[in-house]
Amino acid sequence: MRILLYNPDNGVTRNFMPHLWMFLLQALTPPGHEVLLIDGNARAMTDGELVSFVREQKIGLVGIGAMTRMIAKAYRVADAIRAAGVPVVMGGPHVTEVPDEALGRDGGPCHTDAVALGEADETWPLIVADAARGELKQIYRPQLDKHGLDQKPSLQAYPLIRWESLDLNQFSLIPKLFRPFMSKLGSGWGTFHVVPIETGRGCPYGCEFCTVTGFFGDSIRFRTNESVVDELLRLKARARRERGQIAVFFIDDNLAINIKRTKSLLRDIIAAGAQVPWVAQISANLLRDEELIDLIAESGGKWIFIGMESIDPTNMADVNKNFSKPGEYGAVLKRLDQRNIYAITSFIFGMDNDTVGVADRTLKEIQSWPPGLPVFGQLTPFPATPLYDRLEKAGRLARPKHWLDFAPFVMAHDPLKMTIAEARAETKHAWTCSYSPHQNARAVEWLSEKPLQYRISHLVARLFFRGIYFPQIGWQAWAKVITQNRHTILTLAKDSLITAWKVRKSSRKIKDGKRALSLTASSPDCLDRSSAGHEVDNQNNHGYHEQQVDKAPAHI
Ligand code: B12
Ligand code: SF4
Repeated sequence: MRILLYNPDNGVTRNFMPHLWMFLLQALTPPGHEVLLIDGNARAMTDGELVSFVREQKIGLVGIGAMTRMIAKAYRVADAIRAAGVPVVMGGPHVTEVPDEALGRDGGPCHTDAVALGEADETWPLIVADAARGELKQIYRPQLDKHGLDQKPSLQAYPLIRWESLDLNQFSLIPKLFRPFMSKLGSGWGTFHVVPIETGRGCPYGCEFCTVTGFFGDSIRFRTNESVVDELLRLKARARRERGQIAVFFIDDNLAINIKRTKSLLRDIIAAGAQVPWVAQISANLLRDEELIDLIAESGGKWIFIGMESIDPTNMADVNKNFSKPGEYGAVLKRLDQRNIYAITSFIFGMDNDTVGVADRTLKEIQSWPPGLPVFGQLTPFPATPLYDRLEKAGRLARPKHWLDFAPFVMAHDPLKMTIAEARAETKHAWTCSYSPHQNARAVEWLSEKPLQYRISHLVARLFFRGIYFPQIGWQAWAKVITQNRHTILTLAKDSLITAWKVRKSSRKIKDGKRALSLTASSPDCLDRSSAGHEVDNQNNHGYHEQQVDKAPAHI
């Protein structure tokens, strides 16, 4: 049987990274079946195009996974595929939380033949076998443990995702047109993939707005260090072979949830030479440990995503996240900055203690920290979260099924001390100020003492992150943003040229020095020779930085 796994895009922004669930289920598919992957973020297709694809490729089963935010689109696509006579199974957080909606058992239309509830690692092979026999059941759920709870798959025997040979073409972030030219740059930029890797699942913290503790459970399961290191080594080898670049997003909800284990993993990565540039989510309270941060830097860590949520401790207590202390955010970021690690700082507006002006108050605080990539969202009641239940009981849900008429940046409930419209305006203000050409220039200027590669990568990351809020898909949007930021871009271009010129000059000096050394090898003038040698050393030091610059930014 041929199986298509499909993840819809959200229609607003484009993910920079494919979804892990597809690769995982592909790896867990029993032999004898072929699995094709389409991520709507990378390969945008209309419903009609998808249906034609399914027909042409003779697909026998379509698996669709979606977060709440994309579920309306997922239902629409599922309806179209089922209308063409091909069975659909849906999985992921949203259908796990409200399975009756997908199955049409809440009075609404039925969108799917089957749902896979919770973690599907163990149910997927059964689903495939049943579908191949034409005996798909409506609901697949993990076996229950003795407490009547879902048995969570152990990650000790983790499936082998064949990163080294998978077709990742649709996921490269380098536009096709530039690939031949880019592959000749430095160590090669012909492809650039950001690859999701999990090293563990589960989070015990139970923040009120989050679905993770409910979905994955509060006990944490880890993969072995060996399997993670092996995955990194295979990715690294692929990048080298393709003359491309690979960066990894460790998608664990909190990579440092068990600091001892995290340190052991990072040490093993370093010992195996498996470093690639990586990003991970770590909560601020776990970033106090200097040794951990040293290891993060040495193992390739470049950006840390920190769910800061609010600078107001009352808000943090309201959402059960007061283990994260706004008072220490600045110190955490400085600690990271000392190792050239930067943070994606995530904030939520519309919390119960937020009032008009929350954006400016937050921006003021952010400006006192080393530069990072701030992102701003709004408090959203996802189904089956404690937040959803609390707001529902209090009659505060303005749009109880907000996902069915998804409206970006429009809250689904009334915040206590401001209106929905005010929360939206605050969010817009925060994004506008954070990614203005002036702020971008300021961030790059702040880093003026750092090697050029950090300044370049910071600016590139800023231009991309801006696109999470401001539509930035297509050439025109990019041309506009490049024009707006031309001063900063030109400054960096000028610095790059100067640096390149210095490298050339110093390498010429090294060559001359070597020639002089060989000419004077038999001469008694040792003094001259040692000073030439000294100069060579200096140049080498300098040359090392330049070599990295030459490679273009190694960060995402
Ligand atoms: C990585 C990640 C992202 C990435 C993007 C996703 C990507 N490309 O991987 C980034 C950082 C961009 C991101 C952004 C957002 N994210 Co996010 N993200 C995650 C994270 C941390 C990991 C996802 C993952 O790969 N998990 C590991 C895999 C193995 O688990 P899984 O996807 O659930 O898949 C398993 C099962 O669900 C099932 N399954 C899944 N799909 C399917 C399909 C079929 C057919 C079957 C049979 C089974 C199946 O099988 C898998 C194996 O067991 C999760 C939290 C988490 N731990 O899952 C949040 C999470 C998915 N994100 C969430 C949210 C809310 C967001 C944002 C809306 C945040 C925001 N305010 O902007 C944005 C929206 C992005 C968008 N495109 O619109 C929520 C979703 C909640 C919900 N009910 O929808 C989660 C659960 C976190 C949370 N705090 O609750 N996210
Ligand atoms: S927000 Fe982060 S720390 Fe809180 S429960 Fe979710 S995953 Fe855990």
